[in-house]
Amino acid sequence: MRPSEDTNSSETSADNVKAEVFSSDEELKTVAKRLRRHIINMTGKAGSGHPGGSLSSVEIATTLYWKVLRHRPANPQWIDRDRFILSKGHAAPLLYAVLAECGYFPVAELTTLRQMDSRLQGHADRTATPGVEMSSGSLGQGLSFAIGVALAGRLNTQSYCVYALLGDGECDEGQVWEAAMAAAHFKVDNLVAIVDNNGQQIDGWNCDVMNLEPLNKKWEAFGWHVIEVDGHDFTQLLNAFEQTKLVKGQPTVIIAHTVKGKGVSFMENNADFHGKAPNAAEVEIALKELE
Ligand SMILES: Cc1ncc(C[n+]2csc(CCOP(=O)(O)OP(=O)(O)O)c2C)c(N)n1
Ligand SMILES: [Mg+2]
Repeated sequence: MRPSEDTNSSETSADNVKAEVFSSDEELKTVAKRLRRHIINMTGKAGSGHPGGSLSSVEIATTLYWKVLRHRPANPQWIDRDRFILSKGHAAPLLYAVLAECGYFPVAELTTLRQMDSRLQGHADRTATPGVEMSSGSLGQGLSFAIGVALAGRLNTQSYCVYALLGDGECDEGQVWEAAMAAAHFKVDNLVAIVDNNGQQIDGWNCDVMNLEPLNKKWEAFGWHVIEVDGHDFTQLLNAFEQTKLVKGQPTVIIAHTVKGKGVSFMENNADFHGKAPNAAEVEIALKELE
């Protein structure tokens, strides 16, 4: 975790400890594996949920929360925190796993996913769960929300950055492109969008449902700085996030090429597991693969 830059904070030393523990590529891979195991266990126990798109975004979220974001799990409302907006809200299991592993709430609570009275509902609720910045689940809205948060930061002369994670299927929504146009128009350069480009959505391959290609040229035409990476490669992701800091006067999008269901053989590139939980036997096989 990147330490807060507020040296007056009593949380800084604790943050620094985590920064050292999770600094290497190998250690990030260990975190990623733990997050994947949580996703399998949570959705398996709940008997519902969205494992595919949670698994594809694991390295993106790990890089952000363990290497990029300035945040304080002990103080989720810290005014100068960087903001992470999960626009593809069905990937809530991933967000919960990340927040729990960072210390926003106990890891043991993850097993309450989707239960009555749990703080961890199928789609995240910012009024219920510490660390959740936006209630999402209705696709297409997160980028618009993120622009508002980024503009508020600019108006208040705050230095935080806003990161919004979108699905590629989500980019079929018209509102995404209205937001894309607005972000470039208002030169929102404290905003980074990440598109989890796993090639699939709820009903299968994007190219069959509603073709998005050439996705990079579309973002470019809308006035964005575009970076493309392997979305499972920590070095490429980290370099991309560092590069975004140098871009001034326009927003940046990172198109992260990923595999839906990444890490579990029978879920990879299998749209069946977009919104279907693994059964008990499948949980066992998946956890074996993720040892
Ligand atoms: C406005 C809206 N329409 C439809 C849905 C139902 N839905 C949930 S996930 C999904 C597919 C999303 O695909 P993508 O953005 O590519 O997500 P990922 O592959 O990362 O899981 C759809 C259509 C929704 N949540 N919101
Ligand atoms: Mg997708």
